[in-house]
Amino acid sequence: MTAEQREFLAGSIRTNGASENPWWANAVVYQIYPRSFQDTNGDGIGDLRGIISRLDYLADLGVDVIWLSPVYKSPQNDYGYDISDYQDIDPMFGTLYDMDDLIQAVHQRGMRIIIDLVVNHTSDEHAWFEASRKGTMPYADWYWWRPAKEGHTPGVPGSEPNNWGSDFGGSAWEYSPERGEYYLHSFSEKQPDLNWENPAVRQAVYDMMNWWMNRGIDGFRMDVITLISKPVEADGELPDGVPGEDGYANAQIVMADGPRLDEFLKEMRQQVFEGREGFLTVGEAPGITPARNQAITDPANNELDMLFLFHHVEFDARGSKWNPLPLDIVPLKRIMASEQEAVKESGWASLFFNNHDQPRVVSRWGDTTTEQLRSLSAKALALVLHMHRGTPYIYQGEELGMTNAGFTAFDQYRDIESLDLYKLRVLAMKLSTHDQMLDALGRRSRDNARTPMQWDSSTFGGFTEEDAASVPWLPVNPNKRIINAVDEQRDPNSVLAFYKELIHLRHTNPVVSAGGWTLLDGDDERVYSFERSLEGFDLSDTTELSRVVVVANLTGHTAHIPPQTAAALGLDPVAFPVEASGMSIDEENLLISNYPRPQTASTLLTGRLAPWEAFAYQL
Ligand code: TEU
Ligand code: CA
Repeated sequence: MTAEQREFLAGSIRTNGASENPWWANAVVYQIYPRSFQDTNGDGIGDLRGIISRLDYLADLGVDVIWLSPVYKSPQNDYGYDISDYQDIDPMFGTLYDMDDLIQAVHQRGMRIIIDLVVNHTSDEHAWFEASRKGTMPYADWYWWRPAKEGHTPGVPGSEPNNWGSDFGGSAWEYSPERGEYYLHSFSEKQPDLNWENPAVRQAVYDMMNWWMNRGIDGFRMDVITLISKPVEADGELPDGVPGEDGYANAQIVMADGPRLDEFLKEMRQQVFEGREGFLTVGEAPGITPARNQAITDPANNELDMLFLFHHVEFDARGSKWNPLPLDIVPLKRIMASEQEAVKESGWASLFFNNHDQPRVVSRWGDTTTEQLRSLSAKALALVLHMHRGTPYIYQGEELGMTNAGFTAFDQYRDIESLDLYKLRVLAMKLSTHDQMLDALGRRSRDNARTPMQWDSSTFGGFTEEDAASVPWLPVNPNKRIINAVDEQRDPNSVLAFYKELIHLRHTNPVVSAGGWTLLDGDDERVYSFERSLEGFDLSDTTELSRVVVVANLTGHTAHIPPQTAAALGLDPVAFPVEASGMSIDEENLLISNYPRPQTASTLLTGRLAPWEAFAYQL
């Protein structure tokens, strides 16, 4: 396909006729959690100079955009998602000048960099909150302050203004004796929610965003941005929500997708991004349906370019994430299909299984019992994700097939969510036993994603020097002796090599970056398969192959190619083995496979998929 056709294709993604060619429609984004990426000054904590030292690795991987989790000044209560100065770098990570060097070094390699925007809340050590707590104007109502419930004694449990609960457990209201009122916090009490109803708050946020854009960054990942419009009533009332198993109404459910969200997002787009080019905005979107994702990401609505939805990383649990369930691919396929379906005409999808809040997908849904199964299942899951229509996000170490931490004792955990929810569920409310919660933490704690990046097989995995003054802030997984970048760069069959192939396909195959998406055999309990197609795109002179069929056996058992999938492959499901029908398989149309090509070619002939076998075949 010619470059012009590719250009046309990328543009045709926005079938609503939007003029711009969304550069990010065939881009791949790589998330860095700086604390755990690369330490260069021996304090056991990752830093900005460390990221700069690893940019050639990222350029070689082929990613287009880097998303940096927060490095701003912060007391680190929620590891940087509690910001006390939006326009300065926390000394543990470096300085603003290191940030300038990083931005420049990223751009020199033809990549872009977006940074984390955390403006649903600040740290309680931010100057704005310290003034607000004193009632000092104009900051008095920059946050959500409310008196104790009518007829209740302030500061006494049960006197909180309503039944909203924090995402980290307990009430979402903290009493401030200094002010004599309660303030709202969706997350920890050290993360007070900003009052977006106040135009001065919004203007301060936009000014800060423009300051960063003018400093050279290329956009933002917007932390829980769908919580910024609270369901406040005309009289200022914040009504109770439906209580969960802990007696509180979860803040994220109550606040998600509030009445003024679209208004605020349009205003932000106009105030910060109008007139700029080549930027990317992605919103973290708890509580957003596929239909609302389409509305918010439809370019005609001038809000955000894409969102992170949560349904596909919440369905495998009963009630809360602390009651985890094994993977059932049928609901997963249904959720992914509804999200793909909603944006097939306009709007866009992000594609992720991993981030700094989610357990490692190869441990969650793959099989790490042997090296071979870990590699096969990591590749199968990556192929399924990257072959969908949308923009894929790779979380640091995912490209190596890194696994969960494997912690066995409670005192190994560091994350506030894990620590607080253990105390709430085991000690306060007896919702889980110690052993049940330790098992749940081993499967779902956010610390599973935060062990240091495994660069090589040395003592600290190359994350920090062997003679470092301090050991890494979180232990390096001992499996770094076999799972690490150096060894995988030497191995053409490594998970890393497979991710490079997937990224190359995204960049070069318009069916993969632009083609429509159709689920096949949605009810099959072992096989996840779908078709990508350019049919219906106005590419009259295209003679190349215009369909790609993706097939993945997401179990450790053998499985059969199901009927709709066989038909899409041009195979007669009744005629397996196909050689009986004299049909031939064209190996060169096998775009990518996690087994040796001859094996997959024979799979196509017999219709029988090996454990975790996954491939994409172009027709
Ligand atoms: O996460 C928002 C969020 O919903 C998380 O609580 C996530 O869903 C949950 O932890 C999954 O178990 C964002 C950031 O990504 C997270 O790191 C912060 O802790 C949170 O917001 C507050 O800023
Ligand atoms: Ca450091």
